Amino acid sequence: MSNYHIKHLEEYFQVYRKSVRNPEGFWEEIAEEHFLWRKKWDNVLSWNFSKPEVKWFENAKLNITENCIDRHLATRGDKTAILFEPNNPIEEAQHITYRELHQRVCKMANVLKGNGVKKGDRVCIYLPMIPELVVSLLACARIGAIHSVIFAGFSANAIASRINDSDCKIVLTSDGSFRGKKSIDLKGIVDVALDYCPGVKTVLVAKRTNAEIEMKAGRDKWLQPLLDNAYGDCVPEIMDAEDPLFILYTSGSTGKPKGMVHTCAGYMVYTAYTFKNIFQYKEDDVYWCTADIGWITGHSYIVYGPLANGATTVMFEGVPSYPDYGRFWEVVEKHKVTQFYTAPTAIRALAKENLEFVEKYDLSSLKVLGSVGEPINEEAWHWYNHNIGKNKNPIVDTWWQTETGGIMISPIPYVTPTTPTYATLPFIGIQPALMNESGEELIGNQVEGHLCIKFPWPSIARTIWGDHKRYRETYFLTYKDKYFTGDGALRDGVGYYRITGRVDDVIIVSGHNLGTAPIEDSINEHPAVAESAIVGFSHSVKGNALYGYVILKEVGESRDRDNLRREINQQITEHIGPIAKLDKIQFVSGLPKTRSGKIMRRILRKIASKDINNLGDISTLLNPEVVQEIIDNAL
Ligand code: 7RM
Repeated sequence: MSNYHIKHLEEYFQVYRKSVRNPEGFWEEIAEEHFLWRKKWDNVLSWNFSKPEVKWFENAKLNITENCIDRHLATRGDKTAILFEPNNPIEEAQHITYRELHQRVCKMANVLKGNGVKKGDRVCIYLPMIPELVVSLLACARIGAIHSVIFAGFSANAIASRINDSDCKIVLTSDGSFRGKKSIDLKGIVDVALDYCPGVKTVLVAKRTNAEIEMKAGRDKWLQPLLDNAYGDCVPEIMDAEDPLFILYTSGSTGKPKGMVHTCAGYMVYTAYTFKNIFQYKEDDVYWCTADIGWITGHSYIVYGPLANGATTVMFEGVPSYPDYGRFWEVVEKHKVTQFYTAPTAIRALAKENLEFVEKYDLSSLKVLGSVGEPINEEAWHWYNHNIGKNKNPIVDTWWQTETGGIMISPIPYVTPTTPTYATLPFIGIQPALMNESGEELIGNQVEGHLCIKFPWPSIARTIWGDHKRYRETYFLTYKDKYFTGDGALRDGVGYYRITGRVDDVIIVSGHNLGTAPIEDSINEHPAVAESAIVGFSHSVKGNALYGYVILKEVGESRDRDNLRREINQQITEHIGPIAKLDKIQFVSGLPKTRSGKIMRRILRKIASKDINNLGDISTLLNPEVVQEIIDNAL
């Protein structure tokens, strides 16, 4: 039996039990047999959740790029590592082999060194989804610099605050980016940001759009000539297991974004092991995760997890709607994609469009479908299963967070029987706990509470950059000696987990706790509804009442609005009960969403409460323009 590759349900249970009974022994074996170490650890794990402090593979020495690149050269040198699919399908895809990747990473590493970057320095990366992005992450890791990737859709404000928070001295960016029909002036945005970042001395600029941009003398340099002149080999920096690998910012419900810090060894071991199993990755597969590398999903499951396994990982520059809504499926057919990993928001958007966009393409190469980022509602799950998976590909609904580094609760495809909307079972080594309001753990099945994790796993974030106190307060103070996720979950009769959403999304109406997700699911089942979001607003009798924002499908546009409102409430009454009926229903053309597709309920809550003077920073939204429309038509 190989603990590295789980193939049957019994094996899962057996390995799971082993990983819980003896976590140190279990992870030691995985680490020992599947990775390259310059020096082994003295101690597998030391931890204390009340400090909090977690160390895995103490005093081990390694470089993650040796594991992700060098060790594959002998056997997979000519295999495609990165399969780059450009925004415009007319442009040819690029197959970057492991050997080429090695050379490009080494050159980039030497360019960084040549510009004064040393081990431990923070490097801000603000690049679109082009090969230079992956190459620059790995180049940082090669020389022990800490990368801080900022999603290339964030505003100048957001960039400046992140650069200053982690004190980056250098920025990697490009002349621009292509997104569907649009091209975006990334360099111009960086220029504005840097007016507020006196610490940044160097900006390296990749060419992508060939837009005319301003280069600030003494600060800005074109990347390509530097790469052309750089040496194609670079001795990897030997890193300590617990040296930081990267910082990635994630926004909380309050305050400024948190710079989550991930370290080298544990992160590598956990992302590699989860990738192998949760995507049932096999040697000749072509794996595609549609996330942007600006998010944790891209870090862990486009870059590090796949490359540590010597996989071919597709990197897509474009958007699902360009040149038309068939783009994803065209790419699946063209590259014979075997594993496809995306977000529910993308699935729902595509499900609204004509099925012809799907049916035109041959999707028979697909073996596993993944979902991540938010709870996947039943309707979207079935659409995905039926139309993309042809009812034969397992859907892995993977629950995890920026803070967890890797997937925590998920089916293992072809191993764990799936149930729509359930993330099913904890992954190997993960010990979840559901907690009640009095801080007690709920034992047994058929329970619902706040989701915590009781025991460290290798890829848990070690701190918030520069603010260990906030790290402790946010994650370790709510429940003693447990990591608190901020999510609610239920465990059903067979022990399957269903994530019910952020616990701050619970609304108490007349003393009843109502989760937003089930009400939204109910509304979304109405044939005229495309998507919806519920928030609470204060009510003199009920404490809170419900306000629904509803996007209609085309078919709903022509219908009588008051009739629709009645039908929606009728449906909620049938599904959940009259207590969950909405007091107000506003029809909108869009919902304010974060760049990763999460609804910004904070804004909707304020509009529902007529508190529109202080909406906070909306510049990081995907669609800030819908906010004004919603305000103008508020009820
Ligand atoms: C990977 C990622 C984390 C939050 C998390 C949840 C929600 C993510 C699922 C999910 C239900 C899922 N990192 N979430 N995956 N909820 N089912 N499969 O998204 O840091 O950006 O967000 O996302 O609320 O706490 S993240």
